[in-house]
Amino acid sequence: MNIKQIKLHQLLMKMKTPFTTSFGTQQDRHITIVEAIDDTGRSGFGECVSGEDPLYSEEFMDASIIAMKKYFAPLVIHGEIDHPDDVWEKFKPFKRNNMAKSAIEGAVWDLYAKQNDMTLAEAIGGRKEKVDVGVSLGLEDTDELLLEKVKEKVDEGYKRIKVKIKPGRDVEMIRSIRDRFGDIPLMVDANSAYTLDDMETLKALDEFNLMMIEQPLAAGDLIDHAKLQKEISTPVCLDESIDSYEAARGAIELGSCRIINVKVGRVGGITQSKKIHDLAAHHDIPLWCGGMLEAGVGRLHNIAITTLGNFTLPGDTASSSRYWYEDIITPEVVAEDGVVEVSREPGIGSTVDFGKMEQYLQKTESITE
Ligand code: OSB
Ligand code: MG
Repeated sequence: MNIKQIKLHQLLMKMKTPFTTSFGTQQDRHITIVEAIDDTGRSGFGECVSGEDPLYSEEFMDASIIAMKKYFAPLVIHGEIDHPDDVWEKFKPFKRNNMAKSAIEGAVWDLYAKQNDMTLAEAIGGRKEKVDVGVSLGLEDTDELLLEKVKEKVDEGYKRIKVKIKPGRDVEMIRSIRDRFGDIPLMVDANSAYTLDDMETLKALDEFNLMMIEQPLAAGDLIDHAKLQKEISTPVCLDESIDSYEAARGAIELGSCRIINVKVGRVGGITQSKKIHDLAAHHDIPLWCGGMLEAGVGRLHNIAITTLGNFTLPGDTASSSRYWYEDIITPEVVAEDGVVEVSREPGIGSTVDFGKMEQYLQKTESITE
């Protein structure tokens, strides 16, 4: 593929409003946009989704930048790559650091699609022309404030509403949403805030006919998730636990979940996401694509992966305007009535707009031969 240069554009983007989960609050989002450039000057783009601090997983942005500069960018520049599926094998000697790997691999995928005049979705093997999307709502200080947010998103037509929960902000809060909005498609995400000691609370949530409960227990607790799934009727969906193909296999075999949230960055890229997709399809485990508060580049990658057949549930890829006053891509991602149209333009389908990016850019580092 003749990749001659990798640029790491390091941005600081401020979200419209703070986003609170059981593990913390975030408003300033450091984002790294990876640009892979070939010998004709064509560029492909990926986005590193690592958090500011190692709270969601062990990865964090400062470390990911080092990993990309020191290991993964040089491997892509110096190694023979005929197809983006080769990248994972090249990276394999270096353990974990999936979000750093995925950011570089993602830029290679976009470049490959553009070199072959295909959309990224086509390059991946996806067929959908539109994808359904939902929205993720953070914890609010009061139920009343959350109800206002839910109303706004229901009115905007999102296909499902996900709300964050944590101990003390769960059963009664969900009851207030059901009382106000009736039988809307609703799910909860605990980001590992519970243990099996909270069984009573987790069972009490069954009453609300939720689409699923996402990641109730710790990431490593596949066995406890399996115990929990036997005790509750609400489907368990795993997010943090599924950090590799092997973890997906374990979860499916143990019965730890009935649904999987795929995040491309968390599993190490598009090639690994496809592998998990095929495994889950084989076992009738439906998928959806999660989000990591991405800017537009990451969002477009998420949309592309969602075009695969077994992504049957609405993902977290809401409109660019959900988090940003101005995104870094043209055109921006727009969900209308909970549906995003997949661009027909080559690669990720929108232009990375350096004019817009300027306002967020802190520095660009370049890795060459
Ligand atoms: O658990 O899905 C999660 C955001 C950051 C880290 C973890 C999660 C989330 C979200 C928001 O829920 C998803 C999005 O809108 O990007
Ligand atoms: Mg989650």
